[in-house]
Amino acid sequence: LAGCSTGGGGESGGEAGGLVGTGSGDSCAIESPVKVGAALSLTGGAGSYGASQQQGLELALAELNEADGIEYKLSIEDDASEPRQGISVMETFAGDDTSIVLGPTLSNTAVAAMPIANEAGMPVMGISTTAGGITDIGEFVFRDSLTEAQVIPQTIDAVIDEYDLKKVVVMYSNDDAFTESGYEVMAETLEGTDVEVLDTLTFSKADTDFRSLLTAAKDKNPDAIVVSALIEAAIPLVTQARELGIDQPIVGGNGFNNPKLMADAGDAAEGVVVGAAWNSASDNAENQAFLAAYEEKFGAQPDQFAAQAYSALYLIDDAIRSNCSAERADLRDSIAQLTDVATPLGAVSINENRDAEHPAVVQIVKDGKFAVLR
Ligand code: 1QQ
Repeated sequence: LAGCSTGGGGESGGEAGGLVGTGSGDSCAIESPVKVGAALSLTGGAGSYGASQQQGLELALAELNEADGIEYKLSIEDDASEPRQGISVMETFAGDDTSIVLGPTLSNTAVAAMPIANEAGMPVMGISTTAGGITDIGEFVFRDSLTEAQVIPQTIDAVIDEYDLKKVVVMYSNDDAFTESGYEVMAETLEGTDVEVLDTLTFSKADTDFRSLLTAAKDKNPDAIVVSALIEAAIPLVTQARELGIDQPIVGGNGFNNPKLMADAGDAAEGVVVGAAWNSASDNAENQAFLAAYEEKFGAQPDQFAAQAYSALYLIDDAIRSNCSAERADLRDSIAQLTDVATPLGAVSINENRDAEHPAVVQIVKDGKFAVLR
């Protein structure tokens, strides 16, 4: 995975003891440990996403530290699913010799915290943030997580085909950067189809009782319900929908890509359709190695958030080796040039907007697991 042969940084080497090393590509050697920070939601509403991300990073760290030339020091801090805490964590990383920060977990926190990294000239890479506009924060902001705009249109197209959709109700929480952005993409996508939006219903991400909204939705007799929500709302929403006799497909955005949905909603989760950035069943060599190593280390199956976190550390390693420097400005430039890096997500390239490009997949919950719909 770390194999990168195009580096030309030999000439920039020679600062022994620093973050600019000698050599290039696989032969790069950097004397000081490279510090990678991570701002993850380990507590709060997004804690279930953060736990997976932490494991994905820890696995990649252990593997990369086996390779020659670069030693990584990973420092994971809890952003508590809160913008204010995300800002504080980012300020600490920006103020020390951290080369790059991964996260924060939520777009809602990232829009507050990433500007601090950008102003400090420290690269930051979102590994789960999918709201529109995140990388517009500045030249130092990247992500390896596909955006809602990259995933939702094909998800909705697939559902229209599979279920012969004619009319839907849309529901979203209107107090979160990610869920609002996801809603906008859903609405725009639906507008470009023949599907009628019977109603659009809003809620708060802290809500847990959706019965009156769902009753209103059911009264419209939709063919499906399209939802932009984080996991803490998605679980009761899906559970209560089935209790109220809504058996139609429920179509979710990135917030639904969480096995906690099946663990907590049980049978109610069956038939939920989600667009995903990672195909767990992909037979590419990097994915197969990742699945086996994760199972071995944690005794569990990874989810999309673990795969994106794991892949991010490999992308960074690839970028550092490409010109043998972990200096912030050099690293920014080399991440911007990453092309077709083989990862469990597939071949990842960073585009001119500093967003990731790689294949996406449409999944459906079947027998308690995500299965590929198409
Ligand atoms: C965002 C998301 C969440 C589901 C991440 C956990 O996509 O906040 O952008």
